[in-house]
Amino acid sequence: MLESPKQIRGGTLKEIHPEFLKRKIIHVDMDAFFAAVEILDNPSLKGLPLVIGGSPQSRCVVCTASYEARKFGIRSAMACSQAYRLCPDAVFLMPRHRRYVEISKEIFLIFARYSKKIESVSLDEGYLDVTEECQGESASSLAKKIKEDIWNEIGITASAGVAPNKMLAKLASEKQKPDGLTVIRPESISAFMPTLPVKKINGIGPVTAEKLSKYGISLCSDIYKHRKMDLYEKLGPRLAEWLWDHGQGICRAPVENNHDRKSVGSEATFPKDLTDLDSLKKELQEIAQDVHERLSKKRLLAMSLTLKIKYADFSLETRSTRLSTPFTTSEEIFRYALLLLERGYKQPIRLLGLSLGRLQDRKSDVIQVQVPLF
Ligand code: TTP
Ligand code: MG
Repeated sequence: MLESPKQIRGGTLKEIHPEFLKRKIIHVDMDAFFAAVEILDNPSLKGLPLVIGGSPQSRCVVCTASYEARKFGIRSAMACSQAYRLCPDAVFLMPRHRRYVEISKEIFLIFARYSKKIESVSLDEGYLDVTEECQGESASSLAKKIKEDIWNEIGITASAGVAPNKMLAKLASEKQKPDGLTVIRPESISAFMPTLPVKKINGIGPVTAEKLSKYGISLCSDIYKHRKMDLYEKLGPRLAEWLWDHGQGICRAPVENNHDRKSVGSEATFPKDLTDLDSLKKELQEIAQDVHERLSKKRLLAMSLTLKIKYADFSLETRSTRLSTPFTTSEEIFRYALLLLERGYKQPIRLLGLSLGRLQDRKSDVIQVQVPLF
């Protein structure tokens, strides 16, 4: 059932700080999760093209499809009616969310045996930082054990990726789906990244990918055909910096236990200090979009907002506001952020930042793992 880990080998990467390369991160993602749970509960569905979403006559969309159904081109978020046209013989089922939450809890309890630092991304997906745990054992052997435990104790398959950071671990877990285990070693990063399409990097959605393609950036190697300062101008400092790092496999984000997270933030230092409100508004809007995206990705809700202003003389100011209901859109975050900024500023601004606090999980979407203290 389980394959031996495939390794991606290559040259060396000198630009990454050695401390970051020492981390051992595992990303685990269940295969066709909702469909796998349905097959678990009704084994006669095994091997059939299976669509979880709703009736083909309804306006429902596909939550997921079994790998057999994917051969017909059926994908998540497609209308069930279209899925039916692609494969009229497929079995269509309504999602049973409560059941998926139950299985998800079991999965995260297995994760908790292997690390104290676990970040749940969604019901079927999480990161584990096993740097401390794998002193006497390789991270890939821990990943293999996690997959085996999930298979032996629950009866569904997962794909895992092992790498020195979250971005690469996620890329690795996607590499050999389903039931795969892929290791990206630090020394392979510089060989692996250049040919990777930028849209494969977690965080680059279709809109950003389209924007990048306008500048001839479709592979990671295309990023470095531009001077960094030119990218600052074309993409804005935040995206330019982020892309510059991620395009060469650098991702510093820690694995954050969901219950430890106090805030989600984003900030931008401008190439030159800004004074005019229009430019500041434009930057603030982008920061609001970014912070909202981060919040959504983590499936969190936020009820407070803090604006950070760093002035040309490096002095700092923070202003906060609280809401009685959670922020829903990036426009809403932007509107409140602008109100905070419009209270006035005393000199040219070098940095603006937004952070969202008073966080809550979106109901039943994310599992709170109570990691036992070892
Ligand atoms: P994914 O991990 O994205 O997909 P998957 O597990 O079905 O398939 P893969 O093998 O490619 O990982 O999402 C996990 C579950 O989340 C999925 O089974 C159903 C649900 N989901 C939706 O309801 N809507 C969506 O658009 C997506 C992408 C997922
Ligand atoms: Mg999955």
